[in-house]
Amino acid sequence: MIMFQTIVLTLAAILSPGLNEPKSPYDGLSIVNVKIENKRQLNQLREAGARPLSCFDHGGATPMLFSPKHYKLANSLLIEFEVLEPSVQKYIEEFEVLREEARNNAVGGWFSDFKTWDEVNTKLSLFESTNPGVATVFTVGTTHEGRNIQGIRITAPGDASTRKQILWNGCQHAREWVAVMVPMYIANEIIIGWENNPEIQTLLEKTEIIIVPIVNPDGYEFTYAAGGDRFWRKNRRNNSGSCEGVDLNRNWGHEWNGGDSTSPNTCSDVYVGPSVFSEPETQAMRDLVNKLPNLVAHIDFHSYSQLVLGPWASSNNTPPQVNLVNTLGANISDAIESIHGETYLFGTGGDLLYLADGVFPDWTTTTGTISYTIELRPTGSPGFDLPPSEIIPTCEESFAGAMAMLRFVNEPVAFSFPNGAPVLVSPGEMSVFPLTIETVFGGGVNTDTATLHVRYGNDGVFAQRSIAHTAGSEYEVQLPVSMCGLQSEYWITAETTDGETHRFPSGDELFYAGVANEVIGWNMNTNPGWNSAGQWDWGVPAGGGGAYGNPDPTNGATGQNVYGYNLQGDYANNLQQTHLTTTPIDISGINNLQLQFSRYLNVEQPSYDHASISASVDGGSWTTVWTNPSGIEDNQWQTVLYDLTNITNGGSSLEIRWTMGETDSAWTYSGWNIDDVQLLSTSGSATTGDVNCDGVVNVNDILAIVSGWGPCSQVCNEDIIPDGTINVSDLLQVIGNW
Ligand code: 0X9
Ligand code: ZN
Repeated sequence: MIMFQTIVLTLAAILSPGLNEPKSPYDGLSIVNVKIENKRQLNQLREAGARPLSCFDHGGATPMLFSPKHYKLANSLLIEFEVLEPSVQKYIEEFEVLREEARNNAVGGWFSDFKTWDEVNTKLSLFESTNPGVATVFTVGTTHEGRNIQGIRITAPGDASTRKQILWNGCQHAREWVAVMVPMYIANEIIIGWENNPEIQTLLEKTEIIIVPIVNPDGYEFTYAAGGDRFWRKNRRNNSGSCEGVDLNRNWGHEWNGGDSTSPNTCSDVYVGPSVFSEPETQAMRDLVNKLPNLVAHIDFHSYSQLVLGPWASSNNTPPQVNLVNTLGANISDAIESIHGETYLFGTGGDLLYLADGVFPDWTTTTGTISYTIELRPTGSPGFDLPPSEIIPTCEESFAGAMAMLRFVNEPVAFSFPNGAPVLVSPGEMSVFPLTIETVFGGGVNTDTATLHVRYGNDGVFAQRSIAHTAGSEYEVQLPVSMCGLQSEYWITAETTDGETHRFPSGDELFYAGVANEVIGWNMNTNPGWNSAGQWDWGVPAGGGGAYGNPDPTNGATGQNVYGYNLQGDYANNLQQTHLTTTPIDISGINNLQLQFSRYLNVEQPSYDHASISASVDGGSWTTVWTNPSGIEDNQWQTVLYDLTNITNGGSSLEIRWTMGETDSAWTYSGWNIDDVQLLSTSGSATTGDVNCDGVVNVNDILAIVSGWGPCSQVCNEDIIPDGTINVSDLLQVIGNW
């Protein structure tokens, strides 16, 4: 966090509008990132008229519009801030230049630049006129200022009355311009897909898609208007006072006016409105939803932060259909990331953002719909003014997220491991873990058909074992793990009442779990002699630092020594990326590598400071294994485990590095401390058929099988094809691997 207090007086002088200058609504304003530490600070700034550009504590900091008096106030309240844009006027002018360039280049066609309400409506009509029978434009309702809220329905020709319905809307918030482009792009792609993409054709035979790109046309137009306000968020209700507008995304009928990120004050950006559903926009959208009998899923697009937020926004309670919500949410987030590598974390508002009452997706959740808020690009600065060059990439990745939803609602079942699946397990035991199999919107599962397909090692036949149904959609997997250290590979099937069999994971992917075999380890009692740049060092941590977060430890997780970044105290401000890199490690022939180590880490949240781990195989480029998703304040050692399988499989030499930095110009933490580093593999060196684990497949193994002949209720090494019976199929495995 940057401290700017020393230069504030100078800045304030520069920013004060001169007496003769013409007044623009942005004169003398700058954009600052304010580190709000409590509600009182936020309220005092708000009362003094400083406008937040996000209605919330945005990852610990709130971007706000400051005039010189707000600098003074922030200083007197000891609030820290960082100037992002010294002159809003200049910033807006520069953005307009970018837009003009983008329009002139027009590389992205219609999507090269942001579009006005009129332009959007014209495009919607064009969609309809060029695709009659597939795309139909309709009016959802009319606003305070008399504008029509336009929507488009897209589905295959024919009777749509039994098709599943999906709602994708944008722009409840006026200034979130990219949240208009995204639903328009999705509409465009779906329509194109209807012409040339067999998968979309099939999906449109089963689904009706309803898209409303601009829920808040009055506000949206105001952000473009001369004399308007680029940073307007709400609608344009006349509140018969000094302030206009209601925050539409606080006006909905779930926990309306509930106190989380809401305000009864008409001047607030999160003004809830005079009553629940008081606004023509929320009424119109509510009435639309009420007329969609088969609505199963909903995305409300916003910007910015790059997040996929599931219900509830209003509380940390478990939402209905939580496994479906989590499975689809993770699918959407993965699909988005697969396009341009941009991370959109999936979680709930309470986890990732803040709680908010009276929001649209919470209300659709109460109608039985699976609903998300997607916060589009960017992650932070420049906020709502996404460079036009990023419109298309944002649209492309969002379309992938939308497709994940379209596919999911048409899938009959969803499998999930509520506690995750085990990776490292104990030899010779059953690894027991829960599984849920749920019907996605209709139909049912034949509960007695849930089956585990499992084998030891990575070749040969899969045994089948039935999976116990415990209650409702809940099952319990008992995964046998061999004694000799061969990993178990497995997949799961279940049949739906229509007789179709479904597989988890899909395609020919497998899950695996195995005994942890140490490939190599460093307990740090002696110096491993890794390549340590900057203040990385091996030795005893001194318990220093902790200006923010916790100080370093005073010893290792085991023994005294660790590798740490600045063993004496905090990392510095303005630090570049600084690495601790292992010597190359031979991993040839080793699959399913896991990195395990003891961590004692303190780092500020990633808007400001970074701590990460990456890996390089055979001297290639560095792949990120982990990067701090939030601030981290360890006050004790903890063991962490990272799966390197997808990075290292097939490689022969591995380097791992821990990185401190970059860090910004204020707030220091004690940084990395690392101990007991181990590379583990679940792929043992055992051989199929080696029943007694002595390294050879021979007559002793046959004798073991013969003497163990018959059923095996737990884990038996003689049961080489682990189907629960020691029989001739196991004998054949011994002979086959002789
Ligand atoms: O506050 C909002 O309405 C949304 N964020 S925005 O910056 N676009 O205004 C978030 C709504 C969903 N909120 C939570 N799930 N907490
Ligand atoms: Zn928004």
